[in-house]
This record gives sequence, structure tokens and C-alpha cells, in this order.
Amino acid sequence: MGYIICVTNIENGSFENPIAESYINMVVRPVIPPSDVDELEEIWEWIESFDAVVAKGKPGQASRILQEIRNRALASGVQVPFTANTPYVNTIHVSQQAALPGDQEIERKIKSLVRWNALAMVVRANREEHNIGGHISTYGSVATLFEMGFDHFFRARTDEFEGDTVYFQGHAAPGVYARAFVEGRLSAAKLENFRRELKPGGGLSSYPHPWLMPDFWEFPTVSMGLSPIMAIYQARFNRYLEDRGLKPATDAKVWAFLGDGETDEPEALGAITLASREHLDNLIFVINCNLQRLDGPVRGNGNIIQELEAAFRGAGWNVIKVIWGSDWDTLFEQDVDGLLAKRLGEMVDGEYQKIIVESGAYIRQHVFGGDPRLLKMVENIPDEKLHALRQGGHDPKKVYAAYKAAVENKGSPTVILARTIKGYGLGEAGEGRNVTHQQKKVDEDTLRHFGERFGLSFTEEQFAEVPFYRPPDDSPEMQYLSACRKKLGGYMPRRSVRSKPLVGNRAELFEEFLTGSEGREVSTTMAFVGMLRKMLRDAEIGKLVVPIVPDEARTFGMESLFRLVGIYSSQGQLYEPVDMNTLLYYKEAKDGQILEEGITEAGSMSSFIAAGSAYATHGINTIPFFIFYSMFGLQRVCDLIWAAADTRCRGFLLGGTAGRTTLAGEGLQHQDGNSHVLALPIPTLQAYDPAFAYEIAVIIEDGIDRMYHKGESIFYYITVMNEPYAMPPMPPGSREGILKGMYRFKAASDGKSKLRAQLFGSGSILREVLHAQEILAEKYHVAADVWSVTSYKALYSDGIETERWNLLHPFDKPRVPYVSQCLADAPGVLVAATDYLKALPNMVSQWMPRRLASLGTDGFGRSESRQSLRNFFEVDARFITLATLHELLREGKIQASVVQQAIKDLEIDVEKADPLTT
Ligand SMILES: Cc1ncc(C[n+]2csc(CCOP(=O)(O)OP(=O)(O)O)c2C)c(N)n1
Ligand SMILES: [Mg+2]
Repeated sequence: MGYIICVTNIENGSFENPIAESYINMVVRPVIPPSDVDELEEIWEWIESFDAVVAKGKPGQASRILQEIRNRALASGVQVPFTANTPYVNTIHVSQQAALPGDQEIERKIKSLVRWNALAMVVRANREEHNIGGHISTYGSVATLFEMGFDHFFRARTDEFEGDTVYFQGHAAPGVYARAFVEGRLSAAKLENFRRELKPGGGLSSYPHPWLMPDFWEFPTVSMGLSPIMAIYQARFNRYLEDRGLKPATDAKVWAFLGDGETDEPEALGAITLASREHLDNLIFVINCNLQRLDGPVRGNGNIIQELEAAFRGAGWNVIKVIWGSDWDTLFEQDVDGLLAKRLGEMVDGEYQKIIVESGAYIRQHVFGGDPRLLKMVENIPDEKLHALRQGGHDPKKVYAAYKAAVENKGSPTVILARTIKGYGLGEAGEGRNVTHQQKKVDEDTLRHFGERFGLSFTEEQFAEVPFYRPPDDSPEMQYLSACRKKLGGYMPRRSVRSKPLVGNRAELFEEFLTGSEGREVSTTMAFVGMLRKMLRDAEIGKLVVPIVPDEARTFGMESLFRLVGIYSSQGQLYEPVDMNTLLYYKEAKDGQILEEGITEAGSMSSFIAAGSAYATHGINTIPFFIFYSMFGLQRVCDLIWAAADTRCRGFLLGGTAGRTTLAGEGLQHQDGNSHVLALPIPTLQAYDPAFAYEIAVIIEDGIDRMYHKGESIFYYITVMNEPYAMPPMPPGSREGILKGMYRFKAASDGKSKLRAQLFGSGSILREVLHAQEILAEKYHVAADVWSVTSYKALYSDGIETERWNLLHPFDKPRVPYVSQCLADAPGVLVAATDYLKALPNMVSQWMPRRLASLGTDGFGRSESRQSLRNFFEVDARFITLATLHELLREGKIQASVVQQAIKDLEIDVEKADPLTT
């Protein structure tokens, strides 16, 4: 940079130097009246001084001067204008751009082949069966971004290196399949069966689903917004594993490819400050800014790239904008006074979308026409060329430079905002059109156009047929492609389970919890925390346990663990904690084991997914125990829990402070009577509502065995409560029943009584049932057996599985559902009480020998004491007694007067409000 000589004509306020004139006119005059010549001159002097420092080759000094002046201004009470944005140009100046290695022509051919096969997949699938769907236009936009990664950056997992983790933009899956086909990893038959997974030989899932393609996909990404937050916590979990010595430190990266529309999901940007706070330079977001989502523009009246830049820069990320392709370099070279950059920054995205579908003449007039100096810049560029000026995200040179800068960046995460065109390659029918997202059928003209544009030499018939095409193995393309991947450690995506099963039997860890608390009152939460403490100390699994908590450790009585294993902090503890002199002080440590996530169930669940899938991602059997307020679990982050199931996660979710009437005081938004119903749809989630410490011990011990010894891809949801009571010892022979969902906890003392009942209780309502058993025996001579139902979900699953088997095997001896087996010889009326919806017991009543009366907590919670709540929801011992007597009345075993008297004796208000509707 040289000096700019400024000669001012003070009289009329003009500058004789044309650059100065232009600068002042553009930047300064709009805010300062041209008549104020002194002010203009003063400003120019400052600029000159600044230029002089830069010209001396001291950019660092120039930057420091600006910083100091800024500080000075703030100290003097002068408002400093703030913007988190840079001009609407590429972040990496062409002079700083790393050179693209490799053979560009051959890479372009490979990319064209992948594009073609992706298009063929979708078009063929829709020809075969109308409306089967599939997205072409998203991959059209992201192809260069993916392919650059495959050719030069994404490193596969090998025995020596953990590999990069890539979250692929979900609905661009056809492009990933097409590449795997070209690589020879997927057959044409598989591609033919895209979205036809049930065809003989199997097909390909619509989107990335490890559950459906466990050897291929690692992470599900198509529920928008989940992959960004999962990627952030994955990158942080990788650091956690390193800091705790569970894996060596490497420079492996986590890449997440997102849509620009996707960033509207709160989860997408909700955790970005964690990434910068933790200096996650192992994390790279690539946002495919095609400016469109499904219905139309992402920000028709605004600018999504600038908006995202400000958000990420404000959050401390390294932001790299890749807006303009190399074709624009010469234009920007001429733009010494920033006129072009200014004009481009004025246009809104709706206009940018429009110029994609318009002619070169329109672009000349609309973009450049407002200023003769701009028009001059493009006077030698013909219309067709003007129309074809490439976007940054489609230019391999620009994309390579951005990726290289991203992987080399230190100290902060990077986001690449890449400008692309939705439906790129689909010509007039698709590019940039609002309808392009759902385009599946493509006419022959478009196919031909596509083929020609990407240099594919097919015959007319071939174009019409849309064949899959892979060049011969000895072709230069195939040789090049396999060499590239070999250099990067092999093909990807690829998922494999690399952990070894745990060796030891963990039974002895849980023995002490089987014998009861000898009268001491403890809650099931306390009991669980005791087990967790024990597991943390165990020689084999201790280091693998990952306790995760969203700012509720004290609520669950877990603060003793702070000191025991420490809270993970990548920086250690830079301060003396305020409670340092207490036994259980807030200890943060670099090798701390607890992931204390703060108030983010979504973030905690993302950590759970990273830890619960580490057996595959890292080959490490980490065992996450994520404990949370049960109302803010399945209800709040169910889609992430669904994603965990799809990811084949293992581990334990613990719903603390559970039960609509067990969590006293907290009221409607806290009291959970829902979560066990919400756990029903998730196939691999084993849901338990245990009442006693030994039940939890049996469930966790068996869970560790099933998941980490036998290798089942299941996970657990266990509710734990904060109501203290004496824990009984485990009744002999109850282990199987605990796991299968029910067992007889306490038989009636008078087995010969004429009036009989079977009572079912779960969680802390089991104690109300036990109390009712006493009242019924003492006051009404009803002999009731009490069952602990640990899992209605397990009973239901068993019931429907059994029925299905019977349906399909008419000649075989019918199998009997477990519920029916348990109750085969159980006499009397049947009554269930739960702290959850009545739907839970009702759904298994079909396998009971007689009608079931269910009591549950349907309705909105209240802030009240436990006893008042149980009266309000009609699940206390009195209502269980009443329900039992009422069932006996229905059976004709007792008179109505007995029931009437009981209502009086039990002081039940028959006019009380219905909890369902109040
Ligand atoms: C949570 C969620 N909501 C809605 C959808 C349906 N959907 C699929 S693609 C899409 C538009 C995506 O736009 P963008 O993120 O900009 O990606 P692009 O296709 O433009 O690359 C929508 C709304 C979804 N997959 N997930
Ligand atoms: Mg988009």
C-alpha cells in the first residue's frame, strides 16, 4: 500500500486526488454535510496518518492504534459505532489464498459423475414410483463443498488415527450415496433402491440414519438444528476424552454441514458460545448459503450471510465468508474505493436470488447500473459471462482456501459461510427457483443440459434413460479418486463398532443396595447417587462413567461428587471457589469427570449422544449417566432422544424429581406425569419407574451387562424421586420380574379371604398401594396382593410382541404375555395406581384376566404437598381403597352401602373437582 496524496481545495470542499475524492464522497459525505470542509479535512488527515503506518509495513501497529483509540474514546464517553460485520466480500483476500493442489480437471470430472449419479438416483426412484421423493437441489448446491472435503480434507478412521467426524447435511444424502457408488462401495442395485429400503436386497435410507445403515452413517442429521448442536458437543466431548486421558490428543476435526435455513432452528445457534468459550478449534461448521429454504428465500428482505457472520463473530468464532468465485477477483481488484463492495452489500437476498434466474443484461442493469463507475468495471464482460460469474461455494479454489484456513485456525471454532445456488446444474427449470427444493422429476432437456454442463458424454438414449455410471477401475478418474482416499485413510462415511466388551461382572458393585436401608429413610435419587459413587470408584468402569447434569446436581444430592471426581473444565480452575473451605466445594478440574452443562437439556443430551456413541466413534465404552429434572427431559428434548436412538446410543437417562405428585410444591410446569408415556415410542429406550433402591440396582447392573458386555444398542430411562422412605430388602426371586416389568412384592396376609384383589403400584405410589393393602385388610376384610410394576413399557412391548407371534403362527401353541403369566392364578379385582397417566396401566389391561381399574395423574399439576396432591389426583391410599371396593361392588361381592360408608370413613369429597379438567 502506498501513500495517498491528498490535496484539498478548501474553497469548495473537493479533493484533487481522485481516490480521496471518491472515498470522501462515498464514506464520509453521506454522514457529514459537504459544506463542513474543516471536518472533512480533519478526517482525511487521520486517514492519511493511518495509511502511513500501514505503508511502513506495520499492520499490527495499525491495528493496535485503532484499539487504543477505541479505548480512549470509550474512556472519554464517546460512543464508538459497533458492527460485527465485515463488507460483503470474501474474508480471504485473493492475495492470501492458499493454492489448490491436485488435478482440478479430474476432480471436476469426478464431481460431475457424482452429481450425475445423485440426480439419476432421485429421478429413477421417482420414475419407478411417483412421489417417493428425494432431494436433488440441495446436493446441487453443496456438491463442491462436500467433494472438496472428500478429495482433500476428510480423514477416515484408521487403527492409527481416530479420524474426522462429519455431519453431512441430511437431505444432501443422494450426493454421499452417489460418491460411495462411484467409489465402488455401493452397488447400482442399492442406488436403484434409494428410498426403497424394503426391496429385496435392501435399499438406501432417505437420509443419514445409523439405525438403518449401521455400517455407513454415523450420525442422523436431518431433523434440522440437531446436527449443529450435536457437532458442538461432540467436539467438546473429544477434548474431554483427551483431557481425561481416555484418548490421545489429535488434530481430528468435527465438520458439520448445515443449511442456511436450518440456522433458524434454536438448537442450531443456541450453543455456539460454548464452542468459542471452549476454544474448540477442532470444530468447523460449513453453512451452505444457497439463500433458500423449502418455501422460498431464507431472508428475502435481508442478508443471511451477513446475519450469520455477525452472530458467529459476536460469539467469538473465526468466520470465513466465501461469497464470490474467482471470476470476481479482477472486479474486486479494480474496486480500490470499495464502490463494488458497497453496492453488493446493499442488495438483499431476494434480489440475489432473482439475479440467478435473470439474464446477464438484467444483472448489468440491476447490479451495476446505478453508477457509471460500476458499469465501467463490467463493460468488457459480455452478458453471458456476467450471468455465469461463479459463486464462492461453487469455486474449488475458494473453497479449498477456506477449508485450509479453517483446519489451520488455532484457538477458536470456524464457520465457513459459503454462497451457493440451490439446484445448481438444473438450469432454468431449477436453479434458484422457489420450487426447486421439491424438484424430483427432470425433463430430458434438463438432463441433457445437466450432462453437457458437467461434460458427460452420453448418447440421446442414455440421457433419456438416466443410467447410473461408474467409470472403469483403470480410468484416470477412478485411479485418482482411490489415491485421494487412500491418502486420507480410506473411504467415508463408514461406521463401525470398535470398542471391546467390558470384561468383568459388575454384580458386586450393586450388592449393598439389595439389602435395604434398615429403616433409614432415603430417596431413590439418593440411592442412585450412592450407586453412581460406587461405579465411579470401580477399577474397570470407574473412568468410563460420564455423569452429565444440567445445573441440578444439588437438587439431586450429587454435590458430593464435585469433590470426588471434579467437574470437567478445559481450563482447570482459575479462581478459588467461594466454598473452598467446605468439604464438598465446587471443584473444577481439567481432568474432572462430571459434565456440568449449565441449564441446557439440549446441550446435555448432545453430550449424552457423544458419550453414548463413543463405543463406535472412538472405540471407547463411555457410560453416560445424564440426570435431569424429569419434566424437562422427554418433554423438552424428545427429538434429540430420538436422534440418540437412531445413533444407536447406549447409556442411562435418569429423570430426577419425577412423579406428578411426588415432586411436591413445584407445580404445573415441573410435575412430571408424562415422561413414561413419552418414552413409549422410542423403540430402543428401556423405561423404568422403580420404587426401591434394589430395583434400580438390578436395572442398572443388567443395563451395563446388556449394553457394554453383550453389546446391545439400547439405552435406559429410569425415573428417580426425592421422597425419602425406608428401602426394603429385595424379595427373593424378584430379579427377573423387576427387569420384565412386574413382580409380586407383598402377598396378602390372609390368602383365604373371600374378598380378593390384586393391586399394582409403581414408583413412590407403590407405597400408597401398600398402605391401601393395609386399610383394605383391616377395615374391609379384603385380602390384596401388591405388585410392583417397574415398567409398563416393558410389559406392553412384551404383550404386543407375543400377540404378533401368535398372529403369525396359527398352528403353534399360543404364547402367553408376561402380564397374563403373572396373573394367571391371581384372584380378585384388579386396581392399578401410578404417578403417570392412566394410559400406562390401561394399555396392558388387555392381557389381564379381568377388567382393570386405573388411577393416575391425568391433568395439570399444582403446587401443593404430596398428600394434598395425591388426594387431588385421586391416587392416594384412600382412593386406591375406594377403587378396590368399587370393583368388588361391580363384581357383586359387596353392597353399595359398604362403598358409601367407605367414602365417608375415608373422608372422600365426592363433589371435588375433576383433576383432568381443572
Ligand atoms: C426440524 C425440521 N423441520 C422441518 C424439516 C423439513 N425440511 C427439510 S429440508 C427443509 C429446508 C431446508 O432448507 P436449508 O436448511 O436452507 O437447506 P437447503 O436445502 O436450502 O440446503 C425443511 C424445512 C426438517 N427436515 N426438520
Ligand atoms: Mg438453504
